[in-house]
Amino acid sequence: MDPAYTKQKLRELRSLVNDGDRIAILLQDDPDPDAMSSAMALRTLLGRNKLTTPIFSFTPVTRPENRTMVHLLEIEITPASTETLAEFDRIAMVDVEPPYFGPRIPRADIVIDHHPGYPSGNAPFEDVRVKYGSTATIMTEYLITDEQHISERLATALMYGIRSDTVMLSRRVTDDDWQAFMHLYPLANLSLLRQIDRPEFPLSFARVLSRAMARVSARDGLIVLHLGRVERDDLVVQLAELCLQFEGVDWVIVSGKLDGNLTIALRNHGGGRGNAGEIAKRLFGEIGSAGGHRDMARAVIPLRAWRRREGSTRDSTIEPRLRELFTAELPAQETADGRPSANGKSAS
Ligand SMILES: [Mn+2]
Repeated sequence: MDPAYTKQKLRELRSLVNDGDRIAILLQDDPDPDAMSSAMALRTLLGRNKLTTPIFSFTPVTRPENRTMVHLLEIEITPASTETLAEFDRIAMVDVEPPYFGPRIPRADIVIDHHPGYPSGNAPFEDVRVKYGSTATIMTEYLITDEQHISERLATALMYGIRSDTVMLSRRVTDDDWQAFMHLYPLANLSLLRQIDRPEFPLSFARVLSRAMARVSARDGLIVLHLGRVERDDLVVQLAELCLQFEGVDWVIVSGKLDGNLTIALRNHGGGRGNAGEIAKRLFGEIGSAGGHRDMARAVIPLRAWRRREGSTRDSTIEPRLRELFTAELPAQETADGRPSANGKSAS
């Protein structure tokens, strides 16, 4: 934390905004928790409400856990258009920078972000701290420095923002992120956070789950499950995470069909054999979007593209084909990797 610098930036920020100004806060497409919580914080910092300072995005929030956050914290996001934005006195953006939008924005006045790689000089006010794990950390620092009251709702949002950008404070996390997190912790509503973390399952998922669980078998530490049609794509992810908890399992592939796509979630314990993001790209990058981290990755493949390459999209063919593909990609499981039953060939 750098209170002197933050104080100076705060003065700069306030001198740019007049009392009567209407300010638009613009977020990246498909806004994430870091962006949404940072927008709420900027509004508080400027002493504004949702009427004088609405939050905009060009596309809606789609990820299920982010939608849960929007719903539980009652965050309103208005669809943006170039014309609508032009009507505002000031355009602010958090967790994103002007070049991201290109000609979609008429101009930019306030930019607060932590993403590296953008040139500076895009707006009269810029505060870009690339060392920080989240923009929510920068915003929390502003609020603390300004001795602002942080409401339970805002604290909950910011804590979730920091946590999700740093993957539970494990990736790209700095002392600043920790300090902000610790400051917010006693102020936040932890039971609300738990609800965001564990979205409700539709009851119909129980049947999908029971069919899938009956088929679970771990061969060489790998579980592969195809669920058929699913109602939401986070169900695929949640089941992949659950399967990773089985003894002796170090790799999980779960897939499901949704909206004309095959969604595939890849999970492993990290540090072991194979890099999930790279494998996803290698196997599916040519027929869909694929990528992620070493321990978690995903691929979304249009069913048409899958059929063209693999011949069939019948549910009964997808699971064995995925097993084939991943078995060929993964080096054999090592027995001395510290997991208790690494040599257990099958748990079925
Ligand atoms: Mn961010």
